[in-house]
Amino acid sequence: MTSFSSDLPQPSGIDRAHDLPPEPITEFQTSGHTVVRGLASNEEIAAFRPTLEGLVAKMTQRVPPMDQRDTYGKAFLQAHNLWTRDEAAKKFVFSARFAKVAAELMGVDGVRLYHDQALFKEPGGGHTPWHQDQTYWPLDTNDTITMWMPLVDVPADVGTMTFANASQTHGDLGRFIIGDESEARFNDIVRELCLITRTHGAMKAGDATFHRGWTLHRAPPNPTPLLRSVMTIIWYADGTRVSNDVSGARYFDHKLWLAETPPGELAQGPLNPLLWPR
Ligand SMILES: O=C(O)CCC(=O)C(=O)O
Repeated sequence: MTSFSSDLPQPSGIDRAHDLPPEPITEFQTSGHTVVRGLASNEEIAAFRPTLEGLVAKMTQRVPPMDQRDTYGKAFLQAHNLWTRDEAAKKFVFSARFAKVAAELMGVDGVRLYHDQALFKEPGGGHTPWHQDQTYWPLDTNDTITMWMPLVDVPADVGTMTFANASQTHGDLGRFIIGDESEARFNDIVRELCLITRTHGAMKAGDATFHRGWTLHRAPPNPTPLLRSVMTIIWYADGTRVSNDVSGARYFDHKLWLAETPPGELAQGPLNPLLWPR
């Protein structure tokens, strides 16, 4: 595994390394998800949160009122690639600390950015139905990973994600896009496969869960007045190629995040910088 060289100036701030103990690596490798507590400090979150929340407020101004949205729309306000709009957001998303943890959990030498995504569950927001992220991702690898980091403390009554343990080992479980059908079908699949479900419970701002692209997951509704502001960052192993399947749910991702790189070619478009090692 690549590490910071002591001959070079040591990274500081949000790039400073986090020492990952073996337990989360083992949990991630077997269960397809894990939690890393205190990955960002209170001071770091306090420094980045106003920028990130301000950007999301601007980028989601036109979202219709809750009662006019479908199940997916009620789950969260969503804003993508904040890093392209603001230097501070870029510093957060390009953090070598976060990318190195992602690489270490997957056991790969390098990771590229797929995209960032803010997922803010509003007060009264609905549940996030069961789904597999990789349904949307035209990437020819299983080495994909999402970091889900709250910018606020998330108590148990707001809730964090629930994962189906080891569901990633089954790969593609049915290509259902997020919605009522994915919730119903994956509920059945969780029962049929006797998958054990697990949540990491309440989280502090700066804690982070990590999950693989094929790990089944969901999140509960938010019955509280708290805005559950969460930043996610998605990476994939350096050297990954674009999948031959760029149809259906993957069509827009191929256009938006992979610069329509032809299937079979290396996924390293202008929006996919190498973030670890860099
Ligand atoms: O934030 C949520 O409610 C769901 C997040 C999610 O599905 C993801 O990060 O892949």
